[in-house]
Amino acid sequence: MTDTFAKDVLSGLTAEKKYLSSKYFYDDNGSRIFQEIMNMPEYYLTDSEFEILSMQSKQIIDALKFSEPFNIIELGAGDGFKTFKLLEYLVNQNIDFKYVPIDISQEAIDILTNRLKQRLPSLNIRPKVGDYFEILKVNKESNYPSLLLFLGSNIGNYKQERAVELLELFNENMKNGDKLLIGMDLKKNPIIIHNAYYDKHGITKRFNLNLLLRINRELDADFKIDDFDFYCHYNPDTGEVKSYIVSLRNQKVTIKKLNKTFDFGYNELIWTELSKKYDLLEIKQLANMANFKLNNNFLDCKHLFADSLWEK
Ligand code: AVI
Repeated sequence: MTDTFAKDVLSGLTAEKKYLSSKYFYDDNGSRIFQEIMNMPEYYLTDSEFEILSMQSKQIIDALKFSEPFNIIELGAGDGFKTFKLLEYLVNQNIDFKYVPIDISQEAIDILTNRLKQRLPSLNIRPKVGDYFEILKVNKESNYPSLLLFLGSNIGNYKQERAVELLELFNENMKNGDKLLIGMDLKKNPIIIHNAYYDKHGITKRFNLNLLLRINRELDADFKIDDFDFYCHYNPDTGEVKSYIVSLRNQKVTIKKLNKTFDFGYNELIWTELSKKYDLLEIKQLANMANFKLNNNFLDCKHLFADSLWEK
């Protein structure tokens, strides 16, 4: 990981417009800060999706039109509890299914598995640690239909072409008739989005600046965190939140592992993250671009967020 990390940092900081990928936000500390973000009242995404999965479990499961038994495979399950209500509904209805949470973090999977075993002892759970696609390949050989879950608006962190590529890869690893339930954040009053990302508590700022601390630690660099700030901006025309780290003065930073010193100008930006918001037409178009058919959109009562059900 460190090698690709080093390479990506090098290409990002030598580019004409500097950038660092948000996929590197999630070291142990970054993952903890992300939990804090999800607990902020302003970060409506978590509560909205939780509402959909708790209040519309029956509608979602009925819409699958699956025969039993079936598989539920959650991509990037984390240690979160998003799907608990959906799983609880299935267990209470005595529906025959297997739950396969997949995550890259062993620790996250252990926490999730222990919690679920305590709260839903009869749940048939087969956790897997590792790369989505290695594990998904096995799905093609299953005799049973599968529902893939890709929740939390994770797709919004990919640029359009990369998002389509990722979804096509999911598609290739699915059987005809398998379904994907994908969480997508909706376009809405820009002020709501602004408050969720440019939060007044400064948690999202810490989340971004933690990436510089990670570079200091893992690549032996000397970023002075107080000399950098955070800025983000939502563009309602494109539906894109773009987040940046801002250099507060002319400064040099040495990254020893790269044998290189980088110049940062006064007010120079480093682009860190894209968080794309969609309307219902764009959701349908994205589904079609990746060779899916859109079956249903499940929205929360305030229409802030959608869990969209796609069929291969
Ligand atoms: C993980 N991802 C969907 C989050 C998002 O909303 O784009 C990450 C995040 N960035 C700032 N706040 C939350």
